[in-house]
Amino acid sequence: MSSKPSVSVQALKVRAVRVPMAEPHRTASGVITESPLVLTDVVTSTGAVGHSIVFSYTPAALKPTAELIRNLEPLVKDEALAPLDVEQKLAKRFRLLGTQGLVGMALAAIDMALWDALARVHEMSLVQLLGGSAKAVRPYGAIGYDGVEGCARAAEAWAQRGFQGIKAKIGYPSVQEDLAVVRAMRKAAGDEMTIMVDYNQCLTPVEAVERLRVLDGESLGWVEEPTLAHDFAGHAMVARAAQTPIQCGENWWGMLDMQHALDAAASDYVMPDVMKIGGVSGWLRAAALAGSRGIRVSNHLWPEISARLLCCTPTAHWLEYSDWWNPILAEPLQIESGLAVVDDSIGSGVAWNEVAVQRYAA
Ligand code: SMN
Ligand code: MG
Repeated sequence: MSSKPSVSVQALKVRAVRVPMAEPHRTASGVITESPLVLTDVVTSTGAVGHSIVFSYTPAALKPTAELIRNLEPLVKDEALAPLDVEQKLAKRFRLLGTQGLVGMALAAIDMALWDALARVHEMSLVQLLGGSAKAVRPYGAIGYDGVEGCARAAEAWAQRGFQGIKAKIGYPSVQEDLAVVRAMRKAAGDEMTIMVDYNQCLTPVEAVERLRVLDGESLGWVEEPTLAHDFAGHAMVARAAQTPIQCGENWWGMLDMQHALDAAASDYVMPDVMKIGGVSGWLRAAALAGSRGIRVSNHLWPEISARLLCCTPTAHWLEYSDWWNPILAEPLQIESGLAVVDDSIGSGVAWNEVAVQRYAA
């Protein structure tokens, strides 16, 4: 039995932009100077349009990702505006190729835009649509691989803005330099500040165990990706040896990566990336899995939609704040008194500043 869906998907509109960053963001595994983004609009039969962002990290992947999303239009056209059903249909369709990498990004672009459209059709916020309520979410500020002085300056600036947490990129040639950066940030930001650090996968598991022996005394909130993101056994070894909690998740593609990581005890906390984990649909499963194990959940980038998802995540922890994509957003996430303000505005928080989108068109 089939009947025509009351609200259906009519078209995908896909644009690529390159948004320059005010300052480069340095990590132990490379520098980011701009955000190559694919902006997807899902046009529905009601006229409501849903929006999403995916981040290709490198401009080399920008146009191929945009093209891939465009190529999926025939698979979603005339489908009911039912994100979970569309997700299942597309997952099945890509079983032989796999749903990681650019395919995973394209599927997430569609999933997030469908959820945004669904919220807009019902004139609800994504939080209300998911059955949650808007709350203030505690954000932390990002600090790059900027050396003792640069990191101390940035730490002080975040503290002055009222942020209660900061996270710096480390992985300097020696652990003594890592330690000096942590101590300089502590001195600049004060004892109340929660300080996290991120190695961006640059150590071997044994090096990580050695470095954490030194850093364990610094009351860090977490140590992120000390070793290769998919070396779950290596992370588990580090997590067993360290007192500081280990944080991973930004490189997990889909639920199964997360489940395998947690089954291996690779991470004490989790921070899914809403794109790599599979959009809103993937996040909801990730949040359920983490919730069932009592594991705290933060996010990776995508502050607007992630803040809303954290409102619906039982074990929500910190919001990774970032303003990199603010220029192309009509209403970037606001911070007031050190808290991210999630309100009942309609949708997932993603809508375009058209003038800026034109300006940064790739
Ligand atoms: C990160 C990685 C890549 C781009 C931006 C930020 C980082 C994080 O590892 O944790 O935010
Ligand atoms: Mg990270």
